[in-house]
Amino acid sequence: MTLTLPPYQSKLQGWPGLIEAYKSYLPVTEKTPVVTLQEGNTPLIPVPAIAHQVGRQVEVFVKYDGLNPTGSFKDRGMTLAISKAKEAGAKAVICASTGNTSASAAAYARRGGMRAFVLIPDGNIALGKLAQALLYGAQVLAIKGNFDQALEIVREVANKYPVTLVNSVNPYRLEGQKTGAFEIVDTLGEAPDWLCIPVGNAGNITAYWMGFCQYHKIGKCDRLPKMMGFQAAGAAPIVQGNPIAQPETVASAIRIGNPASWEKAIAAQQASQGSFTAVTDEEILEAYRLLASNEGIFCEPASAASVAGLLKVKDQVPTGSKIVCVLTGHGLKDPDVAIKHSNNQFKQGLEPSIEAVAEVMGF
Ligand code: AN7
Repeated sequence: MTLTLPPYQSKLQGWPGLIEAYKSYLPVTEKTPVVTLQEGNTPLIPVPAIAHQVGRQVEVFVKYDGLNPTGSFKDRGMTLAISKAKEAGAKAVICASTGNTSASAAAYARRGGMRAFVLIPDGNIALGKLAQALLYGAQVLAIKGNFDQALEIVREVANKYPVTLVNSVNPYRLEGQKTGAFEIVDTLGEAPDWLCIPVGNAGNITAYWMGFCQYHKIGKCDRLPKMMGFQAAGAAPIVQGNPIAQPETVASAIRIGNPASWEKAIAAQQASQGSFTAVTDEEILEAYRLLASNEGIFCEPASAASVAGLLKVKDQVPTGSKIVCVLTGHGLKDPDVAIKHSNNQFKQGLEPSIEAVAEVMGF
């Protein structure tokens, strides 16, 4: 069945999704069946309260990738990985996930008419992400182990059986994710001085670096940013220089002890003269609350690691520089952490009367 849209409607569709928008920079052809939810084109939002805390006349922006169709940056890589899997005739895909990859894989696989199998660490994924994977119709398998163990298993399964691996070891994932860097340069008209980014499996920092380098090579920007990667202190293998057998952090998305893209991330950090730094859970939660209550931006805890990290190393920021912090996932992904770690309270059990409400309001 072909669907023809009336002209006014196709105009209203606007942004076509990142594969269509950036196809000349991506490994697609006319024959690639594009599976899209019109992901990408996320806003780059100034955050003046954070800039004020850094001082030094800096400009700080957040790349709010939580506004993608499934609520995280994973959609950038998944639209391409699933389109290429479909092109190759795949009937099923598999991934290990701390939550966001599973939600994204499930949505795009189902949209592309494929089965999705997702392995998650039992008891350690945020509620919103589990809800998504279930409702999108994935087969959700919770293992009594952590993400690193789940990733080992799915790599083997994809080797042995006819199912396509869509973790970021699939090169199409990083190819899609590099478009985040394109969008930042397209919006700013140049590369930022610093890119601050949370690091878990280390795919996204690798992808952003690929994107900046590709744009630099073709003259879309005349400089490259320092890549500033931030890991949670209890899950900071790259900072510590060795794998962590039992990673722990409130930021469950980045509870990863043995990142798949470790070497590539180190290469990006070194080539850009950037750094890797650990931020504590308390620093992450402080930035998480600050973003929401001062800037009106609700991201998930792992995403706040980028802002926590910037505030931690603010003394190294050059005066007048432009800084972008990537907010990788939406705050609604993890309502439990929000309610548990908000400093705010709400009044319960009030009488349903004007007087009772007015009294509590202080009138
Ligand atoms: C919100 O979903 O690994 O360094 O399985 O969900 O590219 O791994 C998620 C990672 C940052 C880290 N912020 O990115 C998964 C998964 C959020 C995330 C990261 C993740 P990478």
